[in-house]
Amino acid sequence: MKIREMRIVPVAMADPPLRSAFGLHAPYALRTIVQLTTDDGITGVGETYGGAIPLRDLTAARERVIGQDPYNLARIEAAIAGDPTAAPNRDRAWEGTLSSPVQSFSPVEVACYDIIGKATGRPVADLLGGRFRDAVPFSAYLFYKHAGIGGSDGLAGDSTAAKERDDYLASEALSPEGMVRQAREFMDRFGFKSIKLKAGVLPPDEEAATIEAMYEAFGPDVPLRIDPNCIWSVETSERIGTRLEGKLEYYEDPTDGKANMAEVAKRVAMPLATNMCTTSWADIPETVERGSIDILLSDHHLWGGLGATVKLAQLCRVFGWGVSMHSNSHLGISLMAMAHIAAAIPNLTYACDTHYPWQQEEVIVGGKRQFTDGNIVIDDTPGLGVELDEDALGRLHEQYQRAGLSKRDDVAEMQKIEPGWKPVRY
Ligand code: GKR
Ligand code: MG
Repeated sequence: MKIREMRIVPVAMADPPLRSAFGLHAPYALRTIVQLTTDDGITGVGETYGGAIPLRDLTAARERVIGQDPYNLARIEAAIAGDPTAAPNRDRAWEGTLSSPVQSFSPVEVACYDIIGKATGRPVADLLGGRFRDAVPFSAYLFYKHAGIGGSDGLAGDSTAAKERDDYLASEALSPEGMVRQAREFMDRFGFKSIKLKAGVLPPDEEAATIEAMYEAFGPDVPLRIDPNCIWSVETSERIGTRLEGKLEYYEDPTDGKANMAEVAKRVAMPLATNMCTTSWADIPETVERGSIDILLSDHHLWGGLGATVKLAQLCRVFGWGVSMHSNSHLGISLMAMAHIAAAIPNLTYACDTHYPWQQEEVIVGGKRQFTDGNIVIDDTPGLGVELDEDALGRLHEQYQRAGLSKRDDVAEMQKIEPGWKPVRY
């Protein structure tokens, strides 16, 4: 079997005005869809970061992918990423603004697994070690947000479409009460059993008060996490961590860098998790040496695919780290790739993150995937279990062309409503 075609489609999907330490989400989030077709007519899909750089790199990889056997993943990886026996480098794609060859390989690899699954009649999870679980738990991922729903009609939150809605997608949530309301809606609608709060937005004590309000509202049986995206100092991380001891299941990226994370780990009695301090294979030795983390938040888009994630989870086991999963804004193809790999990793110790409930649009047949009691269920459908909806894909591609965005820039977006805004370090 040979890959005959590689199609690369940049898309933009409506994204609500969510806040993080980086600033404000733009009205559209960008993604790139990859579709491979084999000489016997089987198609496979993958999805990754969006914008000009992933598009450029995937386009450059196309000629090296066409003609390859989709089963021969090591050769395809070598063709895209270079010498597979060389030392790993630290290159990374930070949400579409940088790129590295392993990240270009990731959506191609996912599409190859989709093809192999269809050719063998097995779901992708069965190709990655087998379904250790059929139902993959996801966590409610809460964001402080401005009113509005994203897209062309939701920019400043004062559009009619946004005003008419009174739900988690449209409402403002910038206080502990607003976040408890958002959390309740996430749990009622999707059945999530744990909650992650994206922090780094308000003064840290107000964010700690938000966690306390959720602890009060949902009790000790709903695990809570907080993630300020490294914007706090070691001292602030220690103070807030100490205040929240006993209320968090883990503390995600409170501060920046392996040395600072290691310092916080010594001072605060709860597990530290990361998707920012350890983001490549080259980061592992120093992370182990310093004792910077207890939990690694894997991400197949970042680490080089589904096979790489199996290896990473095994490495986490060796170092006694827990494993969970990081997320960005994404569509259903990524959701299903995340769910298949999470189904196959025995030591997935925590519910996975996902931005998916914040997305209103889809590119797959049947529209948005549904959570069952907070889980994505992997059934026996061969491959990833998704097919491209060509009309929807065309719409989101046109939206990409009209949106005029070439990368994620949350600072620029924030400055549109607060001129001169800069990330605030506490
Ligand atoms: O979308 O604003 C966001 C998030 O902060 C995202 O950029 C992070 O990558 O969700 C992510 C995280 O867990 O750090
Ligand atoms: Mg994080």
